[in-house]
Amino acid sequence: MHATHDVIVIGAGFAGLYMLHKLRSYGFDAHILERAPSIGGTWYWNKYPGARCDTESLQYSYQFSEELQQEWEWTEKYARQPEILNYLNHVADRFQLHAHIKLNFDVKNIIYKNELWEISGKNEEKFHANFCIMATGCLSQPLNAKIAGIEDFEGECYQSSLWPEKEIDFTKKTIAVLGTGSSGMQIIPEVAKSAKKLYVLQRTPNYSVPAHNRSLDPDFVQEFKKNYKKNRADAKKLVSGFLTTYNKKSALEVTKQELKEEYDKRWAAGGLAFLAAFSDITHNLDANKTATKYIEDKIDEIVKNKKISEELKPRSIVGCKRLVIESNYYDTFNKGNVELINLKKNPISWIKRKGIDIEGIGEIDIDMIILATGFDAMTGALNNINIIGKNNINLKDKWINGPETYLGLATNGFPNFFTITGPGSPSVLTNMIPTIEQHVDWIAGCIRYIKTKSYHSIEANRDAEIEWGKYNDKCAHDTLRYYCDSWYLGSNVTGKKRVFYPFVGGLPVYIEKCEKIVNNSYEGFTLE
Ligand code: NA7
Repeated sequence: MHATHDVIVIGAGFAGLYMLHKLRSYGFDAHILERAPSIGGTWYWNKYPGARCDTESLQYSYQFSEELQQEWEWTEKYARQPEILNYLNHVADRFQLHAHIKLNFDVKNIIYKNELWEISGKNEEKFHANFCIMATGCLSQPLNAKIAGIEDFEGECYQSSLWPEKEIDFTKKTIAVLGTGSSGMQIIPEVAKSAKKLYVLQRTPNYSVPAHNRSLDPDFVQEFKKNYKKNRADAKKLVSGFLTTYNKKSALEVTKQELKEEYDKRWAAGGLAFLAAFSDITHNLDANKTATKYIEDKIDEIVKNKKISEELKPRSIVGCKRLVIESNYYDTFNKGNVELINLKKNPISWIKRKGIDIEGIGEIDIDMIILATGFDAMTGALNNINIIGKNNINLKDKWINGPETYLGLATNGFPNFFTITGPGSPSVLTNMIPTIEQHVDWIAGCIRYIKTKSYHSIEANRDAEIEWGKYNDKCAHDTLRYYCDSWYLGSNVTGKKRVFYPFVGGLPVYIEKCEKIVNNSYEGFTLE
């Protein structure tokens, strides 16, 4: 049997790597178990063509080390997947993390036994630890799209979130892409460059604004880095944790001219800051309609074929699903080799050996299918592991009616067990990296407190998690995000409980609550 470790961390993405570093810097015996053959988490698996972050690289990076953030040179406004993976490898090298990471270890069971966590995979090997920390990511459990006949397809078939290492050649091929979320909208322009024919199989169109990606201007970088500390501190005071300008005006109180000028400015700048154009876009339907109209008019301007541009308009609530940041997506539909199929009007009947049978269209021959069909978000990776807490409670069973957590950090019945950016934390609604760092610092501080005060366990109280859940639910009802189908609500997964999974009350409120808990000797937790 292995020795008992202080901490086992599951997952070697952004969260796991910093957690490992932080715990080791406090002198704890900590190790990571990672199922992939490489570190990187999401940025290892999602290596599909066009994969790029939708958060600006100077902000989508660690701030725990001033030297690190000064020395690393991002090349583009939005970093591509290989660059982010290089960055994470640089971090692991720089802080000597590799020796404490076990790759290719697919955790299957995490069981609380004799006041220790026992962690095992497919074979006999077991790890024991006082603390177990889940750094398994929010968008890491690929959704297995159940499409009739797909197992009979004899051509090439790839999933964006499990993209193979080898180079995939699109030339001279007829290709179908399923899914028009962020992943699909990044893949489609890339595939269209060389495919003989590309069918975009769209079930629901999404709102998108331009990325206007570009090489970073060295003067801008120098200036940003000079003020890195202040920039980071300022970002933390904003609901999303992104440093950007929030307009305090309502979209409903400005003149038509002012409305247009603000949206023009945001469109020209590109990026998620479009949603900060007015104070009420995410909360007031009439305000939101001014933004949807603006984007839908832009689709009309870009896409030459009127019928196609109509099909590309979501006619929904912008920001309700994750706003997509696109590079040449709409323009791709002006290419002669690209055809849009609206699956709401013409659903897939069956995938055949060599093609796809579509209602109202018939069978189309296909060489390659690309599935960009999304994730079982927030809880998928956790529920995929058999996690058994005190009194034989299975986490999956406990969460059958939606996750119950205290701050997305811990859950009653599971002592010494933490989730980084778990359900009920701001996570995906904020800039993930600072949010991860805030969680890691909090968890590491908590473990250090437990050890120095000679406690042996900490567990979230049932009443504290119920209260937090109610508060999150109330905050969610106050936003427009609650009122359309999205993975935030779990509605992309058949049978998944419809609740709002991330905490929507904003980063400053959340940080304040976390700090208050510490200052009040971990109120809401039982320490033994
Ligand atoms: P998303 O945003 O969940 O998008 C998945 C897309 O796949 C979406 O358009 C779905 O349509 C579509 N989908 C899912 N299942 C099917 C089937 N069976 N048939 C046809 N179309 C289907 O995932 P992404 O990977 O693009 O992005 C996830 C996040 O990563 C993103 O929000 C960023 O935060 C980064 P639907 O809308 O369900 O009708």
